[in-house]
Amino acid sequence: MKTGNTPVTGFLQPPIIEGALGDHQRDLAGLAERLDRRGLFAERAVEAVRRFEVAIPSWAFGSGGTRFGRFPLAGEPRTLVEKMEDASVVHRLTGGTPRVSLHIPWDEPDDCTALRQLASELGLGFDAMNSNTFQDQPGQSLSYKLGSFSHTDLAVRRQAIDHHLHVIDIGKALGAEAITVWLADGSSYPGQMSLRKSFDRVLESLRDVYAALPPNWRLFTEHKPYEPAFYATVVQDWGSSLLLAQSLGARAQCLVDLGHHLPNTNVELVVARLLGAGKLGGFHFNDSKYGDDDLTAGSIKPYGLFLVFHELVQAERERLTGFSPAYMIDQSHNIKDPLEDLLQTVDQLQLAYAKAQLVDHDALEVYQNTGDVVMAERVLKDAFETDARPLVAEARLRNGAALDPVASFRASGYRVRKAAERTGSVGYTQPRSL
Ligand code: LRH
Ligand code: MN
Repeated sequence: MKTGNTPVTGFLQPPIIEGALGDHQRDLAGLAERLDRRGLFAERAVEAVRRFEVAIPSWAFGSGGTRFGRFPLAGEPRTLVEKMEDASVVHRLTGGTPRVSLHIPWDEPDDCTALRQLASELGLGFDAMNSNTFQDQPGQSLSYKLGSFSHTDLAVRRQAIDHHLHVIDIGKALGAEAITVWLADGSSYPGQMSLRKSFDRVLESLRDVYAALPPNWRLFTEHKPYEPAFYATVVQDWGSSLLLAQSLGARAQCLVDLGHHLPNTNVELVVARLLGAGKLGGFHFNDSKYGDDDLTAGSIKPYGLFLVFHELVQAERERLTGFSPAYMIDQSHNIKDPLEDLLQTVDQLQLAYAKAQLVDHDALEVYQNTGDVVMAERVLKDAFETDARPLVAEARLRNGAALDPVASFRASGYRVRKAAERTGSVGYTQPRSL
C-alpha cells in the first residue's frame, strides 16, 4: 500500500452539484463537534482516508455476466486503452484508485511502453498482475481442463509455469511489483485427484515462479472454496494458502478475496490470523450473499467489511511487521453500470476505513482486559454507527475529487458520451463472472 496522495489528472472535472458544498461543510462541522465530544479526531480520519488507495481490476470495466447470460452496456470499453480511460474517471472522482490490476491474457497489452506512457499521462500505475490457467487459450498446446500447477503431467505444469513467467515479464515492463496466483485446480468427484499429491505439485510449481520473481516483487496466493471445481479445490482455504506462502518464502503472502469463503465464515478472523502470521499480502474486495457473487463491496455485509477494516487499522496502528497489504477490488457487474458500481465500491471501502479510524482503541483495550463484553462491543458499534460520510467526502474534496462520485459521474454525462463514441462490439473476451 503506497501512502501519500497520488496526483489525480485525467478526463473529467468532477462537476460540483449545486449547494452540495455548503451542505457538506455543515455536515462535517456537526460531525467533527460530535466526535470531539467523544475524544475522537475527525482530522486524523480525514487524512487517513486521503491516503487510502485501492486498485481497480482491468476485468471490471465491462458488464460481466453469468453462465445464464450477459447484458452488454452501451458505451462499455472495447479496448485496453478505453479501460484505462475509464480507470482514470474512477480515480478522478474518488481520489483513491491510482492503480489498475491487469489480467493476462484477457488484458494483455500489445505495447507495454505505450501503455505505461498512457497510464502515466492519466495519473495511473499498475498493481498486482493476475495470471490465468483456468481457461485454455486459442493455439495452446496442452489443456488445463484437469489442472495446471497440480496437473499430473509435468509438461502441463511447465506450460503453466512459463505462462506465469510471461505475466511477470509484462508486469516488469509496466512497473508492477506483484503477481496474484489464483488456481482453479481441483476435482469435482472423490477419487478424481490425489488430495495430497496435487497440493505438493502446486507447491513445487510455485517454487519455480517464486524463484523468478524480481527482487522487489511479491507473490500472492489466493484461496477459494469451490468453483469451477465442485468437490475439492487444491488451494481451498486460508490454511492451504498460508502453508504455500510459508513454504515459499518471505515474499510470498496470502490474498483474501472476501467472496471466497463459505457462508458464515468469520472473514475478519481469517484476516487476523494471516496478519498475526505476517502473511497478509492483499485483498480482493467485493461482497456476497451466497457464493463468489462478486457484488458491490459493503452492499450485503457492511458490518463484516467494517470488522475487516478494524483488524487492518489495528495492524496499522501497531506497525505490525510485514504489514503492507495490496488493496484491490475484484467484482463482476451484471446489472449495474460498471463505473457506478466501482464508484460505489470505492466509496464503501473509504467509508469502512473511516469508521475503523473512529474506534476508541484505548477504551476497547480496557474493556477487553476487564472482560466488559457489552462495553467492548459498544465501542465497535459506536464507530460503525457513526455516519462518517462527511469525513470521506472531505477527504475526496482535499484530493481534488468529488464529494459524491456517483452523482458527479451522472451529472458529467460520461456514459452517454461514451455510448455515442464507442460503437461496435467489445473487442476483447469479456469474462463470465468467476
Ligand atoms: C477467482 C477470482 C480471481 C480472478 C478471477 C477474475 O474467482 O476471484 O481472483 O482471477 O476471480
Ligand atoms: Mn479474486
